[in-house]
Amino acid sequence: MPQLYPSGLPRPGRTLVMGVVNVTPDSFSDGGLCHASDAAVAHGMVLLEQGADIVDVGGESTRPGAARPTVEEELRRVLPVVRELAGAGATVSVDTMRAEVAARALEAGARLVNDVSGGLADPALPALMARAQVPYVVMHWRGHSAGMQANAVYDDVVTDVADELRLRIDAALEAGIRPDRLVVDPGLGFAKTAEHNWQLLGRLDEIRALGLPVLVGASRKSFLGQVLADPVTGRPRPAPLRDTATAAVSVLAAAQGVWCLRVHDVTSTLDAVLVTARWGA
Ligand code: PMM
Repeated sequence: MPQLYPSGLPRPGRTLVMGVVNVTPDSFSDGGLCHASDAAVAHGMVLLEQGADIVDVGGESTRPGAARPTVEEELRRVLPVVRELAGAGATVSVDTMRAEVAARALEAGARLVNDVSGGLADPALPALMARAQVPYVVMHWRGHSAGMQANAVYDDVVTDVADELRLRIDAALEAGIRPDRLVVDPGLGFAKTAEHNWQLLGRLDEIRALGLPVLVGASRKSFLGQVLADPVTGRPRPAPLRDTATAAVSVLAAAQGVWCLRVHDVTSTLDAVLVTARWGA
């Protein structure tokens, strides 16, 4: 299957690398918002120096069980960081489920919208995307973080996720979004057990068969921590020590023709992607 690209973004001829910039109190725990904002911008600049093609700025933690910030709080977190990084020339994505946050982030220079709810959380968001006509990531989602793991029930996770994504794609097209603006994402860890995540990764071709560019976010997620659990204690490997495993997933996903990988450590995944591209050339 030929590689697919959404219009209006870089096309380096290999899988893209999206660096994660989380602007949430739990990611920068030692100070107030100003500090969090400065730290997030500085972190984004490091990811860009490491070669990130896109930086994804998000102000809402989607960890299972997390509470939602207010719109005002999300705007306060995200906007200064989007503005600074876009001003520095970066291709900035905003990770939000809210139309208002997406609209203000686009005004501040963001060039794509990463909606982990796939248009379900805020019906105004697909309508906004139809007006803005910028790339739009539609992720598989079954509800907000607070109760999401209770929804991790599937007949066949891969066919169910593909079917539910198809419904979101149809809704996006019906809202007036052009097909060449859409990206799909199986939503690893969102209402998924570790076993579900592995099945989705092993059958990515069925997600690619939706005919749209695919984004995958496996970086440092707990299903990797489980595979790398301490053989003696059985304790999962802590998140910061999951980057080599993340890079291994990146190789396999890039070899499957995934359009973009959303990761915390850009260096290791960019190396993985460059080797995979050369291997397949
Ligand atoms: N995962 C997280 C946040 N945003 N966006 C997309 N498109 N895909 C993902 O898998 C995804 C996402 C949660 O991960 P984090 O808390 O480590 O950022």
